[in-house]
Amino acid sequence: MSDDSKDTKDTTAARQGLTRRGLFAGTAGTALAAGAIGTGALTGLGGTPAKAAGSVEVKPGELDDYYGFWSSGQSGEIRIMGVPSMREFMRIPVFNRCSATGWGSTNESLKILTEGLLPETREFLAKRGRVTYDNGDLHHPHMSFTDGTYDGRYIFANDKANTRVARIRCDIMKTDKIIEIPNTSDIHGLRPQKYPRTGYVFANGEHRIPLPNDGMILDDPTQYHSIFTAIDGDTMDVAWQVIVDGNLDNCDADYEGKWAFSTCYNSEEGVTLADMAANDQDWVVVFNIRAIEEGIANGDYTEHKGVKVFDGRHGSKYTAYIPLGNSPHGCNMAPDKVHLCINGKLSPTVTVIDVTKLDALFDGAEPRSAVVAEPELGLGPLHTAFDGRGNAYTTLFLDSQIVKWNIDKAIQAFDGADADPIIEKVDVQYQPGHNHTSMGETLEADGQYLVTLNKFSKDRFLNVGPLKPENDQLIAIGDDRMEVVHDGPTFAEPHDCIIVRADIVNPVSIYDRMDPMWEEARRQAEIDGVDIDYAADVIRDGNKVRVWMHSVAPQFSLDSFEVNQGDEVTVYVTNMDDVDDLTHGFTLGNHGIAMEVGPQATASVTFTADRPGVHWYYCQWFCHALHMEMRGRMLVHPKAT
Ligand code: RUQ
Ligand code: CUA
Repeated sequence: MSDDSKDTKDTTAARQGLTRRGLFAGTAGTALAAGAIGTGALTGLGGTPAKAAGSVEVKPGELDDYYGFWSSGQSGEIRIMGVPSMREFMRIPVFNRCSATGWGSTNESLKILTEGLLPETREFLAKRGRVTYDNGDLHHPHMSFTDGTYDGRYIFANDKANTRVARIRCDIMKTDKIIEIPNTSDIHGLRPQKYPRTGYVFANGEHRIPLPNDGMILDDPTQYHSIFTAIDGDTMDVAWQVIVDGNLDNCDADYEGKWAFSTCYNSEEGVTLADMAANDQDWVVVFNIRAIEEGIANGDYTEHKGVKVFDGRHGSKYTAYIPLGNSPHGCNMAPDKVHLCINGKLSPTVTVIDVTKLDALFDGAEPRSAVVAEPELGLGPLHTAFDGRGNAYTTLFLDSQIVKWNIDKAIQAFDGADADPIIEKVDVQYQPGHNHTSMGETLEADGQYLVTLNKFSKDRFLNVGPLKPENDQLIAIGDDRMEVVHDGPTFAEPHDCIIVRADIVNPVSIYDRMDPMWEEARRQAEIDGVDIDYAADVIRDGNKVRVWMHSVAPQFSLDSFEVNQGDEVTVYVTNMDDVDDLTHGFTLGNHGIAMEVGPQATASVTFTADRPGVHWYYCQWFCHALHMEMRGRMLVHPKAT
């Protein structure tokens, strides 16, 4: 760490003297020297002309080059951003509730939020009068892959708070599956298989629990386990699980479909902080996918809650353990298909593993023989991103910096050569966790932009009280120098993001009337003998009442309906407008009910009519000059006494 403070100073000085990029490629020291030449350098002495910050500006009316998919941590949703503008376009409710769209109150969303829960969770929630969890902690959104690059089908994401994994359909940008993962606790790291396709979605159960977790074991942590889960991304069923030693943290997969990797901390297997950080070494676990698939064929597993569970603890033929510094965190596979970067967190190093050397580990080679570099980069390395040109960008949480370094040079230095892998450090504001480069976790890494997700904004924005936003910064990396070009405040708390070339993502603007999302409404309409597209019907079925309406701006097909106090009422609304951007809504006053109804979509909500009187319903998505008039009345007749 001896050089670290010097690097910091050099970079700061360089940035004061030379506020623009493109002076000289090279180290911060070179830039400092160039600074002494004076501002003449800015116009291109010995380098490309300064790139004005404005060139990354997206002017009003212009479209971004990339979609960004941002997680939101404890907010439980996903946000769609534009890069480089850093404009927030849309929010996709996932594990949270959404007042605007009705996610969590419509029947269609409740089906998704409830159908994947374990039986004991349903039971537990039912006792509290609930059907699903109301919160989530969404850390890691990642797109599905085909042949090593994004394919625009799905985004997968974890819920650390309630041990779930969700899938988002990229054609309509809505969540379509949520499953709870059995036998484990608190899904943290999540990555899709990159090759040949997704395929598996790998998910790390972070916290160790007894298996089975039946309340019989508290004081014997040797009987606690952390479990690695492979989910089938097509069916969203759990494919298999592996018990490991230590606490699983982050994970990634290779570009050949052979391996998955997870960082592990707490090799001590402690349950208190002091216990957990006692050893000097933790490890990365390598999962041998082919061996595990053979193990399934050979029946070499035990079943827990219907899942095939492998014992992958030390000595297993399904895993290899590569020891490295205490408490590694980020796990990032480079687009060169060879190098896996493990971020040290408590160690100032990134450990580089050559995945072509992994087969040998399963033939008895010494585990550290796969390590080909371990550059010392600065304090608190958490995550690494890549530019496709052989360089890596690592967040330094404690130093509040991004360090750019060269993988080959790090390997040469590890071999004893006199090589300095560090190219440049840039200050960020402040305490970066994840970072991500444009297409950086794919074979099409293009090295244009780096986003750093900083945990603290402190003084960067107007003070909004004790709870401050985080600060996501955009760094242009396209022309060999790093320049911070944008600050973006965000609400709790984007942990991670991906940056996807715009041509890969092709959502529709109008729903297909046959979309599976409202399959059950279609089935019910058939039973009720209702034309779901042009309905204006009230169907009574005992004390159940189904109200079928459609909407064409600015009208609902029913301007009133009548029910009796105590009826269980389901309102179905179909939006028959097929115009871009023409979303209707249905809000029922004083009932806590609101839902979005997209163009050509059907949405429904069920409630008990228990408040006698007139209640207005209205459209809450602006749709027409007469949007305010788009409304009707529900009359609830009082129960005869
Ligand atoms: S983790 S700050 Cu939840 Cu992705 Cu590393
Ligand atoms: Cu329909 Cu507003």
